[in-house]
Parts: sequence; C-alpha cells; structure tokens
Amino acid sequence: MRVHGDSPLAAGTAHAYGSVQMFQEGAMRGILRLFGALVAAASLGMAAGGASAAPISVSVTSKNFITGPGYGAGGSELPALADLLNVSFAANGATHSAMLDINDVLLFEFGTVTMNEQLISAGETDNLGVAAVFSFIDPFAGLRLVTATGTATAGLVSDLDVDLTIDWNPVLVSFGSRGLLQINMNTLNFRQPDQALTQFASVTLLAVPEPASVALVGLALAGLAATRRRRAQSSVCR
Ligand SMILES: [Ca+2]
Ligand SMILES: [Ca+2]
Repeated sequence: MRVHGDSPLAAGTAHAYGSVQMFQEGAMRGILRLFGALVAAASLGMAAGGASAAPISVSVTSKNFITGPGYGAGGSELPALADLLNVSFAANGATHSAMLDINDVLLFEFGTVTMNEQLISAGETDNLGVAAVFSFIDPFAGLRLVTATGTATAGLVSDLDVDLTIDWNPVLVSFGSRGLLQINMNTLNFRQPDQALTQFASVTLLAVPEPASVALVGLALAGLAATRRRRAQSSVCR
C-alpha cells in the first residue's frame, strides 16, 4: 500500500508518525484511527485477491460541506432558548490527484471545522448531520457525498470531556469492472472552546470484488470436492 497526498502520513512510512505530533491531540487520534482503518481496508483488499491492473488516475476536489439545520451562528445563547450549534465548516476547494494501484491511498486535507461554543444547551444537540461533497474528475466525473452524524453533549465546553463528535460513514464508489474506491474521513472530537480541527479525507482504490469473491467460492468448492473424493477413496479402500 502506498499513501499519496499532502498530509504527514502521506509518506506512508513509520517516521511519518513523528511529524504528526505537531497536530492537535484530537486530530492526531482521528488521523491514526483513519490510518488504522486504511490499513484494515487495504488488508481486506489484499485478502480479496487484489487483481493486478495498471494504475488508475484519481483526481478529486474537496468541494464543500452541507450542514444540518442544527448548525448555525446567531440566535439566542440563553440556555432555555439556544437552538443552533455554532460550528463553521470550510472546505478548502483544493484538487488532489494521484496514480493509484490497488490498495493505494490518496490522503489529503478536505478543510477545517471550528466549534465556537462556550456552553452547549440541550436545544443545540439535535439536527447535527453533515455531508462532505467530493467532486471527482477521474476515474469518473461527478459528485459523491460522505455523510456524518454529529453528536453534541450539553454542558460547559471548557471541561476535559468531548463536547461534539463528527463521525463519518465510509462510502464505497464503484466504477465498473475497474474496481472500487472507498472514501473515508477522520472522526473529529471537539473538547475545547474555539477549537479548530483539520478534516482529512482519504480515497482508497480497493480490489475488484466480484471476480475475487467468485474465485474464493470456486476454491472453497474445489476444496470441498477434494475432501469428498478423499473420503470416498478411503471408504472404498477399507
Ligand atoms: Ca449556539
Ligand atoms: Ca470539553
């Protein structure tokens, strides 16, 4: 697996972890979890049999965020009235491109998310879904969404606890017989007032699933048939 992109982990080597230390604790944990998920996804891809093919050109832009109606600035901050969670989402709009072999990862900064609340009221904890819009140029042209649930906990933000979690759901995107892309993003955990976290995104080229699955089933059936033959032969010998 190779990692392409503009994040500290893009080098894909052990020493890349050292440069991650400059990141905020929350972002680092998120990135490491994301990286773990990437390794797991890559292992899965390899286990599935990874058909070898020419590298595929992947080019994608971090277009924008679409936020649920629970987010917003303004309105009342009186605990009894407050109903908008002040979080700003900014996609950086940059385009990222790489030639990916199967299991390779294009890892890049999608944007920045900042929470500007001192106190979260009960009324500010609902309707906090988010979608991130990816605009692809290669290997297909079009938009793809990754969605997240947002979970806020009412109370003072300045304590040590996590106040808002934005947890993304990985998306698989098929592009015909050439294979599958998986889009994923690191979980964001906000713990402090006025905290800004970097939102990373990864695009992984996974193995072509169908032929590999068929091959695995074929192997299993062949194994079963061989076992039956051996049993039949040994019972004849007796
Ligand atoms: Ca508010
Ligand atoms: Ca806190």
